[in-house]
Amino acid sequence: MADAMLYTLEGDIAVLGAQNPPVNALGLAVRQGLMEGIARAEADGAKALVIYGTGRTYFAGADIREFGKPPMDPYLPDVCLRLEASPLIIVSAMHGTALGGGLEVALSTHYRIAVPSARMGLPEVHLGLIPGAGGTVRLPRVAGVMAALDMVTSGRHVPAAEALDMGVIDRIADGDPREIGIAYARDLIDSGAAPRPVSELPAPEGIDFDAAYAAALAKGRGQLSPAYGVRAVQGACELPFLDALKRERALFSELMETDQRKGMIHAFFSERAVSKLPELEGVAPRDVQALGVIGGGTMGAGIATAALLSGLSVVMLEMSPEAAQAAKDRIAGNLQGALKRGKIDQAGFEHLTEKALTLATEYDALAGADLIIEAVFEEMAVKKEVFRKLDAVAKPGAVLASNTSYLDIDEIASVTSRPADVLGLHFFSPAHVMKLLEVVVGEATAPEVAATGFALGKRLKKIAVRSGVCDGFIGNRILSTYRTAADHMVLDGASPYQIDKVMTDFGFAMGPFAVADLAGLDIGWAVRKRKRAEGLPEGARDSTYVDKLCEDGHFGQKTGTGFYIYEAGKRAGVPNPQVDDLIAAERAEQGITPQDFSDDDILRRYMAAMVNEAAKVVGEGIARRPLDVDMVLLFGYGFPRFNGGPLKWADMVGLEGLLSDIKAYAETDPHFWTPAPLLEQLVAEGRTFDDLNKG
Ligand code: 3H9
Repeated sequence: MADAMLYTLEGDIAVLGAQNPPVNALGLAVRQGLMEGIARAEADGAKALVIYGTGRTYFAGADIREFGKPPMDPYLPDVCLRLEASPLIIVSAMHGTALGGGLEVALSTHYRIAVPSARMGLPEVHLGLIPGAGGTVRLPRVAGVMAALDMVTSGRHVPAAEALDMGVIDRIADGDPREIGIAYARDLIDSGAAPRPVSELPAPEGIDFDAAYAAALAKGRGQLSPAYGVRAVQGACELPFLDALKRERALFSELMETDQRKGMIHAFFSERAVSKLPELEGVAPRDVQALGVIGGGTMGAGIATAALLSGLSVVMLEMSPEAAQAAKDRIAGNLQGALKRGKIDQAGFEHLTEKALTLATEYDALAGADLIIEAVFEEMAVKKEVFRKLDAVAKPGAVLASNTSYLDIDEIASVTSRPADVLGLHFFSPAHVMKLLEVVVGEATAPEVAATGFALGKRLKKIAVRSGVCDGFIGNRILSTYRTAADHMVLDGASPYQIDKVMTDFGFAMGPFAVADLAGLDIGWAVRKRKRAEGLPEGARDSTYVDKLCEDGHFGQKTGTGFYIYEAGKRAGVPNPQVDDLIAAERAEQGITPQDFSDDDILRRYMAAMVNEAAKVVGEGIARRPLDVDMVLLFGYGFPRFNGGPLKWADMVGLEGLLSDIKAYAETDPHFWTPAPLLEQLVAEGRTFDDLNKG
């Protein structure tokens, strides 16, 4: 018997406990253990077999690390058929998360019981796959087509009570999974129950699957797996059971070969690897219970909201009692949202706004804070003044953080007597919603202070990514480069609307010009003014047509007009005709003859700019690993998850082609298109970005 499944016999009930930590994934040893366990229980003359998981969960799915390698016998679909066909009464006793292959195993057993806190689902869709061991065929038979479609296409985790209503499980009982499983098996034996294979249930009535397929494809913005899930459920309705299994398997195998599957599995593991930094291994973070936030605008209020929701107390410092009250109103508004969604109840709302949050107008109020984040006006002189004051009042050991999105943390730290305690914590707006947090580690930042940044990120349920110090850190620096590439294309003949369409077709939620409207055109305007004042580098291109919109008070969504015109109450805008005129005038002024850009030209240039800058960011050590860049773009900039992140995407399309594009573009604009040394090196060595993620 493989060690991954523990076999015991309790009278006439055989028991198989999975012991494959951390999540009892159904790797080879577990599958072998299941096969051997069934045979042994049958040979031992048991009447029933109970399957459960030791540790924190029932099976959380197939072992994802085996994907992409040759499958090894026994295959999970065969294990499921073997379970289903056994003459024993087989019971699954579930706790934790029964996911993917885990739920498929459960659906192949004859009866299912779960503890109240258990959750179950078919999340393969998030890995660019569909269930491949009968989930799309068995689930519609027990729960109906609509419920199955919902679970297969959304991948959501369904709580035990809902699963009971849907018919996915038969019983809920509190207690140890092994014990409740045995008790249920005993009841079944005593009541004369028989094995109950799902395959013997009638296939459900179908629906309009073509419409469901189209809807899934549109909702997924080109992601294939939800739409394939629809086809698999269709097979369950229209084909005999075994043929439907074959159809599911064919669709599963097709998806297994796609870049989308590779991209999404890269995202799955990178999301977990990103906050594990070798240099912070074993470094204990400082304890943080009380947070200070300076500045209660949208950003500061968002940070305070996230902190309050994670159980921290917050002192909010503002310049005047009126401004402090306005900050509190913003926080209360954010918390109202949490109240509406059922994340907190009314008592929790009262507690957070009245007890956990304190308003202040004097720096002394921050003396007790363990970590203080400033979110004040984005100007070096202002930040320095804040840090000087903080240095005077913060207790020894307090972590001092700046939420700056591009300013030099080292320079900010230099005005304090304790630069080792200073770091950047770059949140993304709205900070209580957006998942990304850049932890900006300065020259002098102490390791435990960096570790404290990561611990705070985890507590706030953020994806925390380490960044070194540079203008814009990882994300905004790369954004500024691909935005510039888009601006150049507009000057040279492309339309902003065509560019937006190409990028949404690629899978971004919004194109760069719609994003600029959302963020506020005044932000880019301020940056351009700053850069012009500092002096543009020799050979850099510039354009002023957007400045003209700003001069007329058009800042995008917030003023109703920008690249698009927004009708009140509608989120999406229609193209603003004035923009085309302004662009035409600028081209004429700069003596540019517009050229045609195909959609493919646009995509290649846009992505080449993104990848090239990302490679510089990694090559310079601003990002430690390519996966760090991938996670920043995924969680902060709407990069489509099914493309894995810009550097995973680059690996998949081929680095050589990208480099040769960049070199070709450099012939007409050598200033902008300087190939990243790291990209050149990888191409020369025949390696990929992903190679740098390992080790
Ligand atoms: C499938 O089943 C296909 C079948 O239909 C057909 C087959 C033929 N495999 O997330 P955590 C690791 S597809 C391997 O931090 P949590 C994870 O990388 C699968 N490893 O914990 C991490 O490792 P490390 C369908 C896995 O408590 C550690 O376990 N199932 C797997 O926050 C802890 O994970 C899914 O998609 C796996 N399946 O969340 C479920 N799962 O410590 C995917 C986890 O080295 N898993 N690991 O970083 C999850 O959603 C969450 O891990 C779970 C626990 C909710 C279970």
